[in-house]
Amino acid sequence: MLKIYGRRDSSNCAKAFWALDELGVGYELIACGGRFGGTDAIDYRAFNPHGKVPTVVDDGAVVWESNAVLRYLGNRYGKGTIWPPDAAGRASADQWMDWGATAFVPAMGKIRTALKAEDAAAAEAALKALTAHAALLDRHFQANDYLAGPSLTLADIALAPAVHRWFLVPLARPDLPSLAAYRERLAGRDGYRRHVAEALS
Ligand SMILES: N[C@@H](CCC(=O)N[C@@H](CS)C(=O)NCC(=O)O)C(=O)O
Repeated sequence: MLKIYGRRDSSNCAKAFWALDELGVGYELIACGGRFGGTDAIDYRAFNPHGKVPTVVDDGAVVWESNAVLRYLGNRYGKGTIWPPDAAGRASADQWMDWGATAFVPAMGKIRTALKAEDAAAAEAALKALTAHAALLDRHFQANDYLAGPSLTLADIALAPAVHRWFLVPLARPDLPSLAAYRERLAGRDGYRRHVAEALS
């Protein structure tokens, strides 16, 4: 059975849990990271040199980096479902996954760090950058139901924790109705509710 090393309150693990549920793939969760520790253990570092979660071990394959995990799951279990079967469709999902990993998610990380440090000036600056990204998403959802077309793909799963957290930022934010409507669409799925909305703060 597929094994996943991680924890329920990790945004990067949440993506993998949701994808696994969406694909109907059963798994064994090995509690790891955060309060569970284990990521510094020599055995863990041997298969995940950067010592983060999640890591997936499946039939001889070892995969870390959450977006690589999503792509692995899509290629192995999901082509034609939440992972488009054609190169152009996959590229369309891929581009949002890369944009998320390099723009939207880091901007969310900056604001969370500033809020934790109670650094109001840094939080305001981070909010400005984050809002530009959120507004870009809002414009996209004025014309599209999902990131890579008319139905859910791994791209939506990859960005979902940051989308969820946008609505939790405790600062005055612009109204982005199309992004809010998209979040409602995601909330119609069990995996989003269980692994993202209910598990992540
Ligand atoms: N870019 C990596 C980031 C992984 C990462 O930072 N994971 C966090 C949890 S969200 C982690 O391992 N934190 C340390 C820990 O849980 O012990 C990915 O997407 O998988």
